[in-house]
Parts: sequence; structure tokens; C-alpha cells
Amino acid sequence: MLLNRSIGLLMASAAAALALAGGACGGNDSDKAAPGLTVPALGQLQAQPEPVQQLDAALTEPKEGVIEVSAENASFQPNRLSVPIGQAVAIRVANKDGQPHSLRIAGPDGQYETEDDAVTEPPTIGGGESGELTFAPQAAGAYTFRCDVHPGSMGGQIVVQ
Ligand SMILES: [Cu+2]
Repeated sequence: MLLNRSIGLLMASAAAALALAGGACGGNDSDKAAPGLTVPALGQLQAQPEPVQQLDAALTEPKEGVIEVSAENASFQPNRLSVPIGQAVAIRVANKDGQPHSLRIAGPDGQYETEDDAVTEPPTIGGGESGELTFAPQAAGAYTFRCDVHPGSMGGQIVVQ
């Protein structure tokens, strides 16, 4: 009886020691796992490129589901647009210059020339012509767009909320 009790106590002590050790290990593991929490959930907006054109102070909202944008003097007017989350908005681009322009939205991944981009049809809009795209964002945030012909000087932002 006495022997059995001693063994029982020893085993309990060993179990407690293991539990403590396990707790310490668990703490280390969760420290290592912490960076995983910064991995965005599906559909979350990734870091966007800096807009290359000075942004309007005011937001331009769609009228009956359409936002009209001019490409004129090699700049977009307006260039800070507002789109409600989960709604499809048509962005119509009227090229009023004598040279081609385009409008490409980087998309949720924040990269140009990837599958989630929204690009006008036609992709390159000739002088005096018009193009259009449909943008139906599922994630809130500020999306960046640009002109592929003038990627360093023509661009803007679409605020989704
Ligand atoms: Cu352009």
C-alpha cells in the first residue's frame, strides 16, 4: 500500500513536470506561429502600388452604376473614385487625347498584369475613342489603377467601402 502510494505520487510529480515542460514548449511554439497571423484572409486587399498621379481631394461616386472618367492631357479626370463594396460599377473612359490610353486596376493582389486586374475593353483606347470596364470589388480598401501606356504618370485610386 505504502509503496503503491509513493509510486502514485512519483507519477503525479512526473506528470506535473511534463505538463510544465509542455506549457513552456507551447509558449515557444505560439511565439513562432505569431507571424502566421499576418497572412491575409482570402479576398483581403493586399498592399497596393502608390498612385502615380496626384489624387483628387474629393471622391467621385457612381451615378446609376456608372463613373465617367476622361483621359485628357495625359491625366485621368476624375481620378479618385468611390465604389460601394459588393456592387458592380461600370467605369467608362473617354480618351480625349490624340494618343492611346488605358485604365487598369491592380486588383486585390496589388500587382499589375495579373489575373485579378480589371482592364478596359478595349485594353488600349485610341485617341478620341472610349473604353469601359466593370469593377465589382469584394474587399474594402483603396485600389490603385494606372494607364498602361503611361504607367509612371497616369493613375488614380478607387476607394471601396
Ligand atoms: Cu495614358
